Amino acid sequence: MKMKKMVLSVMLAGWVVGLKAQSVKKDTIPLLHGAHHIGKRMDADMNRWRGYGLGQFIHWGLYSVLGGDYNGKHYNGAAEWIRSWGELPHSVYDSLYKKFDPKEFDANRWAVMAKQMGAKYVTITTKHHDGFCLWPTKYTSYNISNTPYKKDILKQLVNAYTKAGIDVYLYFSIMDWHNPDWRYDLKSTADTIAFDRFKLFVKNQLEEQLKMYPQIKGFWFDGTWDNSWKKSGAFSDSLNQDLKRIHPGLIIGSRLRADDYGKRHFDSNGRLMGDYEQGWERTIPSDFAATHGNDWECDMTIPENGWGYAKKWMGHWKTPNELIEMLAKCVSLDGNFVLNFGPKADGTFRQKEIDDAKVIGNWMKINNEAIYNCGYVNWLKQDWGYYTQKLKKDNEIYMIVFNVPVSGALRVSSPKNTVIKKAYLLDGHKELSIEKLDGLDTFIHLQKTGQKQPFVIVLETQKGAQSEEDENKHI
Ligand code: JFZ
Repeated sequence: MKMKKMVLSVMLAGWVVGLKAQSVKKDTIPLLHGAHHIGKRMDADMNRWRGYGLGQFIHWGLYSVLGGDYNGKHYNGAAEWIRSWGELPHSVYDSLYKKFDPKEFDANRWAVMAKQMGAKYVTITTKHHDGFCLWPTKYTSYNISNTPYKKDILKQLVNAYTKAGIDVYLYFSIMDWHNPDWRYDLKSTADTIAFDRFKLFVKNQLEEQLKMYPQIKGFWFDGTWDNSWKKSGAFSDSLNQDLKRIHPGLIIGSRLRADDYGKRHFDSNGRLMGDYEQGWERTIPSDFAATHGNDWECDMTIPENGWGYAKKWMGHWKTPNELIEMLAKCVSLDGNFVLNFGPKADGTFRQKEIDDAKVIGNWMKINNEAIYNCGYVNWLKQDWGYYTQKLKKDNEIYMIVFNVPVSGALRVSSPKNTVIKKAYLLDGHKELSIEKLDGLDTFIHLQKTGQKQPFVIVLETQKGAQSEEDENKHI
């Protein structure tokens, strides 16, 4: 009965679902608002998402005006959270819109920068926790049209990125510090009445965005951790379905819904609620087992933490090579890597972000074959770096090398049915010598290739007679 229902909802949604991704065990807890399908979405839109590899995150809003500073003092939290800082009166923050006038803003320039970096998708903050809207919404006056700038920023970004061939996703914070109907919890009838108005406001705004920016591919929800929202699982379930009905193929991660018991991301039966796991915030799974075979995305800041523009960046600033390594690791574990940028209030980027985007882009120009439409290889992980291969099976395995052993010999342990025919550098196609060792191991000898790290080696493999278990491709 339950299975029938599930199959039906999968068919209704028009998806073919990869059942191999998650183990199919019986649900033990009956849920009205749990996961509605098991395993991965395998439709064209989600396949496209899966192939992105690299994305860009944009955090831009009123917090960018302050850049983490108020009255000569620096806020030590993430700059986009400054409104919650005790020292800054809310009335001051809520008047910042009168100063928001990004004279240097050029959406096409942003899109070109993202394109040169190699980003295949972008997530843009349309409304962060402060409640300020970057589009001229008719549901609150706290929006871009009442700033000195006046023009629709979101429209310009959606158009420019779409024109550049970069898919657009809209970040939307459910938690809204500005709307008087927002509640952290529902403790009285009055709370429930106010929050019902708030829910309608959210639904209206999202439907408005779909109407105004029909090119978008999905939503990136945030600010869904409070009790008020966790108690609204029925609403978030129907909202999710409404949005997908209006815009078939829409992609929504696991940070929107809560189940009947207030469980987020994974329902009470442990099933992912959403099209991909959206909980890898500034962290990367340690190994493939930690991904549970789900689609997932890692969102990363260049400084330690902080997403909106901050005059002073916190802690260690990641180098481009660290970022490229994170990208390679994510793709090698079937995830996407999304790098955050926090533009200044005038519409320009800090130099470090511009430089990093360039270095990553130069690397991607040479090596993107090992990133786009690539994923996990079930070969024993080695210390030199990460394996990837095309999601659609072929005979090539990529080695993304970050640590060259002193010996110059890279160890590869291949499955017993697989023969390594040829190894060459992706950049310039110089062939490398292969030394077969006892057992299943092989050395790829770098000789004096003079490669600067990181670089990619392509292995051409051939499979012999094989059994199902020897298959090295996971799906
Ligand atoms: C949220 C926001 O609060 C933050 O300002 C930024 O927009 C970021 C992308 O998302 O921050 C979070 C949300 C979730 C976790 C951590 C920070 N989490 O699940 O660990």
